[in-house]
Amino acid sequence: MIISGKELSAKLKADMAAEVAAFPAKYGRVPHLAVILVGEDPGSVSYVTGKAKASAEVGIRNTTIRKPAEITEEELLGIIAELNADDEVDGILVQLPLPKHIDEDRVIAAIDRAKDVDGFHPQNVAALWQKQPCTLPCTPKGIIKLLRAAGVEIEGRNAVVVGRSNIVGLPVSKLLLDANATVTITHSRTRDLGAVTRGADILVVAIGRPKFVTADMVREGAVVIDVGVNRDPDTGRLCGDVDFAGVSERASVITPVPGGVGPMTICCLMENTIECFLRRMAH
Ligand code: L34
Repeated sequence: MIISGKELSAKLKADMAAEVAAFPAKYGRVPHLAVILVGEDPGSVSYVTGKAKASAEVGIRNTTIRKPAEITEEELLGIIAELNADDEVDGILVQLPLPKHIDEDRVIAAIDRAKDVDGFHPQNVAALWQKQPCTLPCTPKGIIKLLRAAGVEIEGRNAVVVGRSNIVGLPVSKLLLDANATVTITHSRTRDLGAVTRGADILVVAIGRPKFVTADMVREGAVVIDVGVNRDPDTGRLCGDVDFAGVSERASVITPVPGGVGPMTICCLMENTIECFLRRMAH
């Protein structure tokens, strides 16, 4: 079975659009998401464009601020301070990665925690690991929604996560743990990775290398979630971290690239923006 993140996200976005349509009458306005894009990385440009398009579909106001790669850290922090102070901005997202001369951690920490729709702010990260209410990071949240929608049982299963990034690997591991999976986190230094991944009932791959996971690394009947968005060096087309042709022969459930996790990330961003808006309206 191929789980379509594109289809699931379309359904969830339609539900959100119906919810947001009632907001002007109730709250006097719609949620407002501000996205900051620094530089012109083609991937980032495409993802930020996708976020603006999804905002329009859901009825969320989107302001995308594009700045050249040469912007100084101080200038960027100045923009964030303005957005923090703007009462009509509910969500702030700084698209990553940032150019090397900018301290990403400092920028993320500068965002008002209540407007942190990515769930990357240190206080949100701490809250996640302490099981306190928090904004969940979009990609991990989307992955859990995909697993639930596909009817995959998580409790008691062996989940192996390949990759340990702050954006995906670590938080998705925590969410799987909270859903009572037995979680193993692997990475570039893991010895005999194949032996570990072959033990996975649920395999989540977020390593950022085209077709890194091959059929021999996957147990027959496993559930495979492919988080990678890469260019296939041979064909130039988009491909995941998983060799789809080979692995789909062994997996019971697999996500495609494109059309799998990516659209769910954007869908969860819309959900987080609505959550931040509603929390702000309640105050
Ligand atoms: N701050 N930075 C911040 N927040 C995020 O949540 C992200 N991420 C990751 C990179 N940097 C970030 C994204 O938005 C990855 N990511 C993301 C978002 C959307 C898609 C992929 C990655 C996506 O929509 N992928 C499409 C294909 C898009 C294309 O054609 O280029 C898909 O179907 O997979």
